[in-house]
Amino acid sequence: MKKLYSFFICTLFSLSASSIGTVDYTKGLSVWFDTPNNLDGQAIWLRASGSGANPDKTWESRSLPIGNGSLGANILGSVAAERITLNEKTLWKGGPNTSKGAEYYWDVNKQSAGVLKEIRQAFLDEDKEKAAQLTRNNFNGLAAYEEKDETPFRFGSFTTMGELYVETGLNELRMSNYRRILSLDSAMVVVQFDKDGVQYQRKYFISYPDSVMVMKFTANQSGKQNLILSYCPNSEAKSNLRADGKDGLVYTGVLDNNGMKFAFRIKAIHKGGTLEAENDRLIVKGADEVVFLLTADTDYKMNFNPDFKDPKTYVGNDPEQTTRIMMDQAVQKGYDELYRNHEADHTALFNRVRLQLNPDISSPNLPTYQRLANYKKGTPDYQLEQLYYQFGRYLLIASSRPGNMPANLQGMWHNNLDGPWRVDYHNNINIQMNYWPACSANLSECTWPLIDFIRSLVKPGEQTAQAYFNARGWTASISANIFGFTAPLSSNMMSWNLNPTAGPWLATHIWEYYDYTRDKKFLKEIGYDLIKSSAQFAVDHLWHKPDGTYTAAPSTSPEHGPIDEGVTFAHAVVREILLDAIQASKELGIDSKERKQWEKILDKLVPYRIGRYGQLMEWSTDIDDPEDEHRHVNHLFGLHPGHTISPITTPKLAEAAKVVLEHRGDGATGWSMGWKLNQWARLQDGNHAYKLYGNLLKNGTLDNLWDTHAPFQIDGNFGGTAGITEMLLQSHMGFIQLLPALPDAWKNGSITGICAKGNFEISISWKEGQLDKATILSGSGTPCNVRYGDKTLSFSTVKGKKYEITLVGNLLKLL
Ligand code: FUC
Repeated sequence: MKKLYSFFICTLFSLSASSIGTVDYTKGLSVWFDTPNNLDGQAIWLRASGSGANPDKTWESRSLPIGNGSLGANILGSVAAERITLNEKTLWKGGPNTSKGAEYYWDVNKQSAGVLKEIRQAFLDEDKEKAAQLTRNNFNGLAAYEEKDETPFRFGSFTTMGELYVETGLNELRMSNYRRILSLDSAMVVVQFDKDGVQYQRKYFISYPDSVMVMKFTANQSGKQNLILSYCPNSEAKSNLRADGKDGLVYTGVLDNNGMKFAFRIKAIHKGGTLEAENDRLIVKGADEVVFLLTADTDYKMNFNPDFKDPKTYVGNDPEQTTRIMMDQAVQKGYDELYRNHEADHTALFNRVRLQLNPDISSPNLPTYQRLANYKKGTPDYQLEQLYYQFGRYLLIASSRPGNMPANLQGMWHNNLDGPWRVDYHNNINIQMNYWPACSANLSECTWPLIDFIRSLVKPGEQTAQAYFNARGWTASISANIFGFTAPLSSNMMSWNLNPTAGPWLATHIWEYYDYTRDKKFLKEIGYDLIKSSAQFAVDHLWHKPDGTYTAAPSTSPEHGPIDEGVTFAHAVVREILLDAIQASKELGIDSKERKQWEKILDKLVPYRIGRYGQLMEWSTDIDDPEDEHRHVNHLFGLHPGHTISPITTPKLAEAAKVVLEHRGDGATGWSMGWKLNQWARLQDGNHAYKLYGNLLKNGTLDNLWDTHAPFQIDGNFGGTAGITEMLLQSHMGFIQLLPALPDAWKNGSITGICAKGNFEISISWKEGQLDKATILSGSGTPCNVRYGDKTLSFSTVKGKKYEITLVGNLLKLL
């Protein structure tokens, strides 16, 4: 699937290609290693299920990821043979084109809405067991989540595109100065080493504007490139690898499970020496330099209006053709132009934000894994903290660009046939967390894949809403794929499976995108309908109790506790989407009648409740256990990512949320620490937020800085980045708060270019723990209300104008 969004590409660039060789990439923002990998982990095609360690440790913790939102690769950097794992984001098993066809695929919803009355009556009769049993029997879905349980496997899973190897004829004897570097500044991996008096260098990048992967092999002496490029295909595909002219290869594959076609092409452009395309290998002898270009695609077609009768409704263009078009264009441009386009595209996004933490204290220029090891032992490293922040931004740019599917559980990097949780789109925290940093860290364009994904869920999600709740609108459940899967999966763990507010939670991101960008055209033409239909579902799925209140019955708290007549999490999400819908309809001046209904329901929605330990209750009864350290903290949704609990506007609820966080503790899996970091930041406890950030780095981070659950799961990286922005700037309560959770450890520093709701771009500097200056650029001319501690300042703004604020005595003043 390829769509080019060239209007996002600007023509700025700072490094000319010819100067690349002299740059020390370890000096910039980079993740790097000083030892090569061996080839032990190559192509271990295993099926992993559930959580658990990745059998290929080298890939998981020592490879370096690059990507353009559609094509992804990991560079392993072995000396004897480069090993490159390849991914195309839409290479998925499952969907309506499996052998049993469309009818089988879409037959996943039970028609259970009729049972709701009986379940709710059981709650009224205080027969919770009956209510739970009826829910278990009727509210799980029909499709299995694991391939072993269903043939053909219709939910499907993300899968590898295979691995490339480039044998070099070199070994590690007498090899020195090895570096494997991911330069975040230029979105490029560089592998370099010296051997027998020769300096070897390889460079890798994947271009979004030109849809091509570029690999350049050079040395400082001529004639040193003796390379054999070969490929190990995905073993669950019928495949065909053949020469493509005299200088290339073309690979075509068809997945066994669903007939999805995929293809890649490689061309080698060499200076000096000879090149031969021999069946399934490219052989280079005695060249001075070789540039390999690779284009890849699948025949997947994104479809917002799938035809439920057509098994090919998600099937589009033949990748053999699309890869040819992309390749022809790339060949014409050549390395220098491709690099310039790539760098211009990347830096236009990446350079928007600059973070400096205690810039007066430097960190040693050690390989990243050594700095991480030192940090784990307690050595402060503020630049490592900065690097992790920017790494999250890098990963989002690399894995989520307009025209593609969103970042999945591993972003888009996966080394196997199947993976933990099918490497899918998990809707009970994970995909949402992937997008927390997007707007606030000035990458709002990267939200587009999420928006498109949500659009692709609407039509199927209407069926699910209807079947289970007889509701208008659309919803989704715990897990989704790229083929519009919205039903609950078949599982008896209802707290995992029964998650109808997953849809409204996703829809809150639509409002969020609008609130940051204030793009009214978007709201009017795309956003509003998604929000409104989600709010309609949220309303209809509630039970209007005889006492006049509205409650989500039956509901569960994610992966935790009993089937309940109204969990706090579900109500918090309903509250959020209704508030969003009310705001959105006001913004557009429409739907005043529907708005009144939303307001009425908000008024009667079961309120937050505080329990016997002073905790914000998770369920409808006070059964919370203070010893419980469960990783999910969804009942604090209103604190973060929502905005209905805040120390400023609802201090008692904020206090109750704090009790929950204290009970849950500061540990847990990667993403959970990432979430708690954001929640402590929202409680405006900078030191505690910082502790969680430290724990995330110490206990949830692999040597290549990928987040680990375990195994590798990218959400924690994004949660970490979002949390840092949240510590320095918040804008979710209708005002802009400067440095709301600055920890004592970050005495001096600055951040430039982060964003606040209302379409403001903000830079802040601080000295000795106090605000020094803030600069606010108004993107839409909306009124600006600023807060620093208990000091406030309000002023009107003009679109495009910059405002500077500082502390004068005890007051915030415009300069
Ligand atoms: C959620 C979490 C799990 C895991 C999975 C991918 O369901 O509860 O821990 O992260 O997503």
